[in-house]
Amino acid sequence: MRITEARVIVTCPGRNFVTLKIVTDEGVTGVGDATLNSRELAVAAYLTEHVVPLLIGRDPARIEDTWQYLYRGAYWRRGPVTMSAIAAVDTALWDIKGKVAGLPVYQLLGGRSRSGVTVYGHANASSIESVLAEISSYVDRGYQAIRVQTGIPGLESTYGVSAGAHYEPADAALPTENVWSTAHYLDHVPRVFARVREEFGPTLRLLHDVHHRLTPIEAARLGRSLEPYALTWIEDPVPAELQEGFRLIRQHTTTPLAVGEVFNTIWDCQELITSQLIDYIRTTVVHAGGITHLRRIFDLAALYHVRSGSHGATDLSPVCMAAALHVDLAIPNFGLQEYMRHTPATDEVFPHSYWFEDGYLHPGEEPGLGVDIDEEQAARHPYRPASLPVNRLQDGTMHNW
Ligand code: EZ4
Ligand code: CO
Repeated sequence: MRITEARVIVTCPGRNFVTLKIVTDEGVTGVGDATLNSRELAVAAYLTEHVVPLLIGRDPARIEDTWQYLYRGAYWRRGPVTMSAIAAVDTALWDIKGKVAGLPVYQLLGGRSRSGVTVYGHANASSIESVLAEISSYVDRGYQAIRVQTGIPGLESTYGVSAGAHYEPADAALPTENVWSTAHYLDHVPRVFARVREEFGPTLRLLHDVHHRLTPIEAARLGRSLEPYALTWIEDPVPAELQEGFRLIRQHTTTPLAVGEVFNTIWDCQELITSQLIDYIRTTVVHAGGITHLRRIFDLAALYHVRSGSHGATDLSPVCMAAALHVDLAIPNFGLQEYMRHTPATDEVFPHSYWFEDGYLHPGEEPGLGVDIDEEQAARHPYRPASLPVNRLQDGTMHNW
């Protein structure tokens, strides 16, 4: 079997997605997600100009060799653009291998290690009172784990909370500006979780995303102040370029730490995992080099008591979500899977076999990934420039969004 064609499809059913579709001479096709939020066309160009010509004529069965060829062969290693492009190829090849074998991809990864994939949803609201109602609606739908974000009194806008019903961070062609105050934030968050625990009791799994806003000592204080409310994790407490910073947080708090949605390779996580500085690694298929590389990261994590907690925001397409579910179902050290739910317009462009029931996602039993792109539908939604926001301190200093 040979690869005869690879199409890069950019579509915007409410938000932008980049998809690679690989076609073989025997008619079997595979799809991979290549979406890098707010930098979509960089990956599309990387694929079209520098990767697709290398794929034509290759044997699609050689997944590992193709991964190594694209990684080592680029010379310029790593980085989100390169690794998202490699991920798209890798994911599409796993899809093809599954279809050729007549098996869902999780079977090729060793079969199921659990009956379903526990997911967490996002309860976002402007105030504590309104977030309680949001949490209730998740509990009513069977969710066992919920990420809680609220507006911060004294701040006009906050990460995770939008004016409309559906949170969409890439909300304008050019970046909007948010304003941040660590003092207001650190004062408010423990009040939120005190109230949530009072209302929902001790066992509902609760999570919170700090979104890179703090320094290590500030994060240590947050973690300590949240200990009475037994969170499952705080996420991205500090930017992770300085991995040593996590050691300081760790010394001060037993609140579990999760990180990794912006990581691209096992090298980005190595120190955090092997020094046991984190509890959950949040890399996912599209931004961490595909199923092949993600599995390698999770296997390393398994040696150090670190569990998976893959990123699953709506800027990762249903193709990534399907692929993530196959990995989640198979690995021994699965923790949680983020699941924000796509809009009906997105679901229409990406027909898929995965489904939600009682707090779990199931990838389904279709051969391959069980997801595809409807190219006619996709063509009806042309690309629209969209940027992630930026963040400034109250005195105007640029901060982390
Ligand atoms: O801001 O995916 O945990 N989820 C997140 C996301 C990220 C977006 C950025 O593109 O932090 O909402
Ligand atoms: Co996050």
